[in-house]
Amino acid sequence: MADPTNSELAAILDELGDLYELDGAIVHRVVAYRNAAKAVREAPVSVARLVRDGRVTELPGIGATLEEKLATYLATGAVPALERLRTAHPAGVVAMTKLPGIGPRRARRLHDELGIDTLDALRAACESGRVRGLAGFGERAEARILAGLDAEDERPRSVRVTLPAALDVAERIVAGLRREPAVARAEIAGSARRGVDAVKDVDVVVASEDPGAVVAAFAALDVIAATEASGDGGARGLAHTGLPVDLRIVAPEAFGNLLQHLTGSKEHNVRLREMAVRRGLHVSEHGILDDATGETTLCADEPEVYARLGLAYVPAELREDRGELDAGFAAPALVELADLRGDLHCHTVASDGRGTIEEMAVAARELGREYLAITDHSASHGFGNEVSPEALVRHMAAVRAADERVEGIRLLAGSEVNILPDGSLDYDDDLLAQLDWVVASVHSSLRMESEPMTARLLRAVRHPLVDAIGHPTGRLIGRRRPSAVDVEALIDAAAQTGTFLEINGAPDRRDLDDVHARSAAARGVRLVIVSDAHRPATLVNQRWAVLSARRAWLGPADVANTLGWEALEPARPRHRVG
Ligand code: DGT
Ligand code: CA
Ligand code: ZN
Repeated sequence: MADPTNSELAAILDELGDLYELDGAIVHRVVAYRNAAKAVREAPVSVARLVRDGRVTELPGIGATLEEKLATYLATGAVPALERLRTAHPAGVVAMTKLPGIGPRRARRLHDELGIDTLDALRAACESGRVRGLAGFGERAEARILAGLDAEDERPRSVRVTLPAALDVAERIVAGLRREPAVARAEIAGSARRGVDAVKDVDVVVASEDPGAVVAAFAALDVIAATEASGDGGARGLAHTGLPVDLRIVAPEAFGNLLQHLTGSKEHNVRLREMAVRRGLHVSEHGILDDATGETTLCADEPEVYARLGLAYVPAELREDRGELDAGFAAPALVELADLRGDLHCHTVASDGRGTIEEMAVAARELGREYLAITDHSASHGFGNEVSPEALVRHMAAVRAADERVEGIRLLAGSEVNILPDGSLDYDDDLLAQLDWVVASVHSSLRMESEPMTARLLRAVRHPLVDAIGHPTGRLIGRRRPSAVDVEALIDAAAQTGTFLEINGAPDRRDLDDVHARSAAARGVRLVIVSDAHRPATLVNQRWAVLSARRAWLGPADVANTLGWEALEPARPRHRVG
């Protein structure tokens, strides 16, 4: 029997966590299972093998108890505790605990008192008004459950993974293959190379004269769990993280052709082929055929493909058929991570972050940033650890004191202020005026209708003390749709007020996205590229926002934090006249 994948093992731990919660276990135990599931899911190597080697406790959050459960599962294909809990609690009841407003206790009561054991049965019970009869539920709870069920139905159920998870696997594969003597060249292709938000599978292109050796090396990589359908053209594999991997192998003379083809996008390639046909050329992964002479041109390097077609080279991030093949296209100078001089959104232990002001400052300095705004959550965040107005005054002083102590980086006292449903902010103006940087974001009532949601954000944009709007649409890639805000109206307002719009670099946000960011820049709005780091290690997340910016065709001048703070500070909306 093949080893179970990491995602299979993680699913078992997650399920155990859910079931223990429903079973009334202490919180500590439930959290332990969830943390362990995360560690297993994110492990780049085979966790099954770690278990067999007696090394699984090296993973964070896995101790002897969990090791034993995993070992039992490997040996027998089952975990007794899981079997017992599954019998006690139907799967539909577990699903109910994930709806807003229903915790494990309420789910158990819905099951025990009304016999509800599926989401469909729950909907029927709400619609027929049976739930409101339960003590402590009522009409409002019923409406809330129905809204939760609707949202659940709309949730995108994609198996795509966010870019960082895909690139982590892809970069390990390419690095591993490049160590093989049989591999002349290895590059990431496909959507991962284009820097898209989420990836279906990883494509890797290798140049080699010895495909057999490459396939063998690929199968032996420690990130690869299994391979299938292998031949001289390549192989299909599955990473331990559950991500499919397509390996393609080609002779070095045609490496450029195959890399270009597999980088895509499909839309870009279709347009490219149409343009080539008009010149009597036929483009494919195998080369460029001249219809007149019958000769095929092979391209060892990708730029030759574009040159042979009489086209300017197109950076991979731009290959989406959004004008990059139009007559007169010349690749813009795209913004790079190294162009960023500061970061304007991060959290510390004062709100929901895990690093101190100093730890964040030192880490940002090590990344080469000249300034860092500390923007902890404001008063009404609602997740605990909020910063009351009094606490903000002390926090500002702490940031300024840290700024004195830490050499080589400028710390800005900022805040991520909530935009309340009516568009007002949860600090007074005289407090906001003391801050060096104010980013205003929506964190509650994300499902408002388009009109009030847009009015809400426009009011914040027009507030003279708001410097930037944080993660403007509130989307979470693969998990939560953008809010109904009219982004084009938001862009128009920001163009008028000079308010900056964020490209937030949290891997599952990347908000604004590439299309909206391009639209904003085209109308003169300047973007800020921020990490939204909640710990020192995630300050590097500006990288993902840079990729979105590049996909939006942005150059350094479109991004305000390519400026030094001395130049950026006076460009803030509050200094605008008129
Ligand atoms: P995804 O869905 O995240 O895997 O996105 P891609 O772009 O990596 O798509 P994938 O893996 O299906 O294919 C890799 C590339 O191969 C794609 O970007 C362009 C090329 N390709 C795939 N199918 C076609 C096709 O039907 N026509 C053309 N012209 N190119 C294709
Ligand atoms: Ca792909
Ligand atoms: Zn936020």
